[in-house]
Amino acid sequence: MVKEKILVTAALPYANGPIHLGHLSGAYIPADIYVRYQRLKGSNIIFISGSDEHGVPITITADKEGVKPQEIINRYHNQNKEAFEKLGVSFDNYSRTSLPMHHETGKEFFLKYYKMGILKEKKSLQFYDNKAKMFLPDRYVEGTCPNCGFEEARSDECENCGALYQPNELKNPKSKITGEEPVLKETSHWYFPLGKYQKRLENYVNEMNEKFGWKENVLQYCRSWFKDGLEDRAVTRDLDWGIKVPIDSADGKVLYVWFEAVLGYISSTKELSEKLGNVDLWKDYWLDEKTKYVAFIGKDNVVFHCIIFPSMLMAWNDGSEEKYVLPQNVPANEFLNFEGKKFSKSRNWGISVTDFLEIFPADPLRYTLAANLPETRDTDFYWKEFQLRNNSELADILGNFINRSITFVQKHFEGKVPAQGKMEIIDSEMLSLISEYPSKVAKLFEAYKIRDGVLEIMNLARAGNKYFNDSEPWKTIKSDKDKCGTTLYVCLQTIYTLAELMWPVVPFSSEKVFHILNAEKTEWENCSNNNLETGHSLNQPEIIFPKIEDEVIEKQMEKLNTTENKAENLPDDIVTIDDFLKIKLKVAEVIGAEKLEKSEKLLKLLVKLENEERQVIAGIAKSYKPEEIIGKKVIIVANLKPAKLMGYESKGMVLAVEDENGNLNVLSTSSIVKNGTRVK
Ligand code: B3M
Ligand code: ZN
Repeated sequence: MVKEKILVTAALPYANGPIHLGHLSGAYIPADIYVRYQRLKGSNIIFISGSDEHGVPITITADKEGVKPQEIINRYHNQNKEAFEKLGVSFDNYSRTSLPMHHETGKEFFLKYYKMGILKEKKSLQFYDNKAKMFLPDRYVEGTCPNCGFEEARSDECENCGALYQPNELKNPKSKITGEEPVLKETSHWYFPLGKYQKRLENYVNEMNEKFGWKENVLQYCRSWFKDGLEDRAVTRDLDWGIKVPIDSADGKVLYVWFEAVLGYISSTKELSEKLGNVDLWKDYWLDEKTKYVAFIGKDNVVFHCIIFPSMLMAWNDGSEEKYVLPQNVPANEFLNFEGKKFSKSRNWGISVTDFLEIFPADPLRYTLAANLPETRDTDFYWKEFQLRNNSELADILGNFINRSITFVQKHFEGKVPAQGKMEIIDSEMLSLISEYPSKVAKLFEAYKIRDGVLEIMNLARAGNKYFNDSEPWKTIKSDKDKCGTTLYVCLQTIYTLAELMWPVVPFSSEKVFHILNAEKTEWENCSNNNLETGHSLNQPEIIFPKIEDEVIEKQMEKLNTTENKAENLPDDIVTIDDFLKIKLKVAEVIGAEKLEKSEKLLKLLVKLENEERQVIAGIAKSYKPEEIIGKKVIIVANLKPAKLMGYESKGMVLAVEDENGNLNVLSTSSIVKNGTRVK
């Protein structure tokens, strides 16, 4: 059988902070499981990643700390590389985009497009922070939307009303870096004509989906980009940290970080080739149409991997004899949250991989994340679930089955694999069940349903335990030793199969099991073929999955509370000013009110904010007649999620207090306050 040639890349994490569990669930755990499975299958596969070491956030972190960007990237590159190693993420190469090799590759691509004449130079006005002495990327400018008055609008678009505008139309612009008012300065940049590739990109995505089945979430992201229409994209920036734009007239400009970061996959493969002493090896993967290229990423990176990177490779391929392969699949995951909330470095919510592995071994973490991957929707990491998965699944099911079987064989069969003996139905059923597993799990892994594959493996361990119980070897050892031997023979074959199937998921533990079995891994498809021969000697058992005590978990949970809330011994229900400001309280003038027929309590109000009118259903009918409330300037929660009350849409909530007679008094303000004013 011809072995597949596979190139797997996993997103290059920014070397601007430690990676956390969310990153692992998004890309690295599924990628590593997939790659390890392919290695067992005997595929010709390489697994590529590295640190993304350019971009504005890194320069800002450096400024804050008063150090050079190089110091920041060295710190986090080393830390993250080590975390991946400890976790057993088996990259063939983990490179970094600050290497000369990568700078050359970035420049080579830019120059290629430049010489092909496809880059357009365009002038534009951009915000410049005089204090920070830098042009400000869009997300570092905040101001008031010219359309709706939203006060946290970006320089070119408003996330409140969706309006798009020119930077000079934004009111009260502020630099998020220094808080100063930025000025508009003219600058020029080179643009990649993304729009020209739209049709081809759509065909590409459709074709790949038809042939290889793309994930629904990924297709939806792509389609919404296509629907909005692709536009030219600037591929240069005014910044002094990054890859210098390799043309004379571009002094002080670097390549846009995303433009070059995706090329990091190529340069990392080149670096691997050099390390292996075969400098052309990378071409074997990247420039061979028979290569199956799979890019593992999190959902926020879809556009870059399904649209921008493919268009860049198409453009290169148009102008060259060398043709790059495009991703055949991009199995992007949704997000993992932490105990019900988004991971947040600034709020100290979550845990870095480095910190996690100081306390716990890698495998329970790998398993917990794998069993709960956000493949179709966001999921959560909970400390309690982590403990439960370790104690009740890894230890009580998988570990227990292995341990009781091996201990039994050590005690009653001199530590040697017993004879197969006469097979009864229960025995042959178990063997035939095992034999279904390699292909069953493979099918799921090949379809990037990693979570389902992992859960299936645990099902086999469950079946093993049940078989052990139903066969009652502790009885048959006294009544029919041959029969008992058959049971243990089957148990040991099951353990061998389990050890192999779980190697991609919990590799460290799998290696321990192979050691106990005194055996080596085999090819995936052979792993259920009674690989342990009668008479083969086993090693002594050891506890593979120690249980995690309540105290240890509680300590972690307490830490979470301390770091987030209790830093200064504050009560649990304390909120920060940021939390408070999330709730937008605004002044709204009631311009219409009527009673709802079917309800004694509800009034249907029409209220006016700055430029909009909206309907709010308020539970104040027992205290106010419609005519009593009209004309009042009440306070509403303006950004409350819209809801339906008795079939009527309500967009906001009117604030009121109850007096001692049970009457409601709406909070209101003087008539000279303008509608829509924010209450702060
Ligand atoms: N560094 C963003 C991220 O870590 C970015 C990925 C680059 S992949 C080429 O999510
Ligand atoms: Zn707006």
